[in-house]
Amino acid sequence: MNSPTELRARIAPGQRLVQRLPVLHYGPVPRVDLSRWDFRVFGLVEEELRWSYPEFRALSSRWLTCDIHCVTTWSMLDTVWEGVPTREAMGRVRLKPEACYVLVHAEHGFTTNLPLDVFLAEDNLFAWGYAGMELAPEHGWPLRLVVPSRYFWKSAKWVRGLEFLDHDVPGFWERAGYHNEGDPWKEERYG
Ligand SMILES: Nc1nc2c(c(=O)[nH]1)N[C@H]1C(S)=C(S)[C@@H](COP(=O)(O)O)O[C@H]1N2
Ligand SMILES: [Mo]
Repeated sequence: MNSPTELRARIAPGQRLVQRLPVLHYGPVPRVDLSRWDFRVFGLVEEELRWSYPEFRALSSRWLTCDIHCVTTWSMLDTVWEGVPTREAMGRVRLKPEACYVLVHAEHGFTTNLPLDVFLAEDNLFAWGYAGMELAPEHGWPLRLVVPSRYFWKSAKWVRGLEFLDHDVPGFWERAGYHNEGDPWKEERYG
């Protein structure tokens, strides 16, 4: 899809294009010690899991090309990520039947919430690579979530765990006034 009309159709309403990925987040870029890093899966699971960084990197990975839309009105087309599909990671997790929401936990207490079906959509990745290189710290290294179907604030940088719940708990930006769902095609910007 490369004709001007086709490209324009990929820009969500109220958005404008940027050519480089901006850096946007609340608070400082965390300093991460990989030897102490872990990724925890807890809440409504049959058995809690804990992956070390090498264990997480050993999961099957893939490339993903996607368009991203930030609520502050920039969009970037054809961003290229490398990482573990959320579905692939979840292949190792036994959820309790009541689990229908996930609260994503990141460094410094950052959180964001997603319904389970949105979290498990095919295009979502836990990414460690961007544009063919190791992800830069300011973009979420050593691991970030990429959820292209939602405004980019749901793509938590510096992720450290997943908490499965039977009810929805708003995350950091959602509590700060952003929309709970955040679908850029419906312009769900603010709650
Ligand atoms: N941990 C954490 N992740 C975060 C945020 C944040 O404040 N903290 N901000 C979000 C927002 S609002 C955006 S637009 C994207 C920006 O990602 P980038 O800096 O890689 O472009 O990160 C998202 N992930
Ligand atoms: Mo954002």
